[in-house]
Amino acid sequence: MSATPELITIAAPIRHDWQLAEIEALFALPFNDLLFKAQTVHRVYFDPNEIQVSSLLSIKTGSCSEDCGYCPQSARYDSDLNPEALMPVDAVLKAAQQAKDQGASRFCMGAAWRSPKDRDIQRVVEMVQGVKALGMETCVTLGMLTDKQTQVLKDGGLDYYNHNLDTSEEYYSEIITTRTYQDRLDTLERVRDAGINVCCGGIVGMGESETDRAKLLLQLVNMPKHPESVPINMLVQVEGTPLHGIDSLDPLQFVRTIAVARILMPQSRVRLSAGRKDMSDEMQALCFLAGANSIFYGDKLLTTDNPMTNHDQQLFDRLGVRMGGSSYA
Ligand code: SAM
Ligand code: DTB
Ligand code: SF4
Repeated sequence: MSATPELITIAAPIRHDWQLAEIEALFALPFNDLLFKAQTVHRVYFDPNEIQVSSLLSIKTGSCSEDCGYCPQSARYDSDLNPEALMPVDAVLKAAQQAKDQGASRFCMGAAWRSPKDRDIQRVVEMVQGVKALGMETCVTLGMLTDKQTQVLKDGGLDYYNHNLDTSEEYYSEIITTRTYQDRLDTLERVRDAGINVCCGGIVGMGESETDRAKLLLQLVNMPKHPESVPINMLVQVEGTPLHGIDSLDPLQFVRTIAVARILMPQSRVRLSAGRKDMSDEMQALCFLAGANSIFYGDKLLTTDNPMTNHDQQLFDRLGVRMGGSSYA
């Protein structure tokens, strides 16, 4: 978009010194004022009618040692999932080609690990290189990384690493006990320092308060550099997991979270992530108005269902939205 430097500074400042009270004040705005502000910021850096689409593949499924209370892939919960070992490279590339044929510009590969083993990283690098050769951007999410593993991924050409903070530091221990918030921040710092683009966001609808949502966004925005990609997931409630059956969040509170993320991180891709299957088309349209400009696209997320691609195509047609914008701002 062709905004003058003055307009950019006034309408969409890039700040890393936000205070919690300022973010809570954004959450407290009348809904229409909040959405207007978010859409105004959105238009400074982005074409409002263009949405980036990423497809997901679970390259290693289930049997995970961690106890994340939302996750069907934890070995601790009885979630009726078939565990699968790390996939062969050719099967991954076949899925990536299909995702590309359907219009995805980025291919995100997720593994149910606390952290990868060095020998796993070699195979993941082969996947990354193969997917890049198809002309797609690459993203992986493998859990905690060592310095060496991070560098191997960078040298292998990885574009993005996804590692979510999930919630506020205060609420975190209600959800996960097998690794700390600081462990997550350490991995994120390694990824940033290695020069890999950061994809980091969280999950809402886990019983957290609005202050927890504000604190999650505070953590993200006050990082030395904003994550290039910010996935906002609505909890997908899976039977057998501890969070199954929790009261669902008011959908308008979810839209508010998207809008505040957009205002805080004007240049980032804010992704309307898990949970779309349970959202109406109208709610998704509100999320796009609030500044979401990326989605996970394809009939499956990692292990749960996502809207069918033809449904998403119809929604994009109805909204006059185009798929595109593979690169960061
Ligand atoms: N095992 C690695 C890790 O946890 O870092 C990578 C895969 S993990 C499944 C990736 C992310 O998916 C989690 O951090 C969480 O934010 C999201 N996620 C998992 N289960 C979810 C659910 N039921 N609803 C919404 N998001 C979920
Ligand atoms: C992210 O923030 N959401 C994606 C991706 N990053 C890896 C995962 C969503 C998983 C939803 C539950 C499942 O399908 O297993
Ligand atoms: Fe394992 Fe990741 Fe699921 Fe946690 S979110 S249980 S680390 S797969």
